[in-house]
Amino acid sequence: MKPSMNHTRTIAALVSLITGATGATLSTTAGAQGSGRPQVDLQCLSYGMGPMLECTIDLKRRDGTPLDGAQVTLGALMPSMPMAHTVKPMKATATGKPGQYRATLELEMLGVWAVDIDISGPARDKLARNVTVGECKGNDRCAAPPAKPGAR
Ligand SMILES: [Cu+2]
Repeated sequence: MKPSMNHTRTIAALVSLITGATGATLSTTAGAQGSGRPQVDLQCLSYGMGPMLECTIDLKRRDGTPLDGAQVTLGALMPSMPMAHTVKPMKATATGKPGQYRATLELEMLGVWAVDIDISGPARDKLARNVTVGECKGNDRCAAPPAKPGAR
């Protein structure tokens, strides 16, 4: 009886930890509207073993013009298992299209991943977006769409 109650309490603490982290992410995004931080559009594709996750980021200033010359670093973790993975952060490189940057992360499993986006240079921001990385057969490249709220 007692051990199982302790277990329940541990899970509740974990859930509130995860919920708290999500809340922080949301407030960062909301703050981005009002404080001159760049607008961030993230599109990711998964492929191959790993799986690999190729993410393309478009940055715009508040007036809608593309933001060039930023340093963008991407990382990834699994919100459902925050300590379980050590994905190497990658510097994104400019693609040549104005305001566009790209980096490829080597993930360790399928599922919902939080992509951490760290922007510095002419604009600064730190945010995370959750994407669902599904199975992608053969040489296909598959969209990793924004994760549905509560998806794991
Ligand atoms: Cu995992």
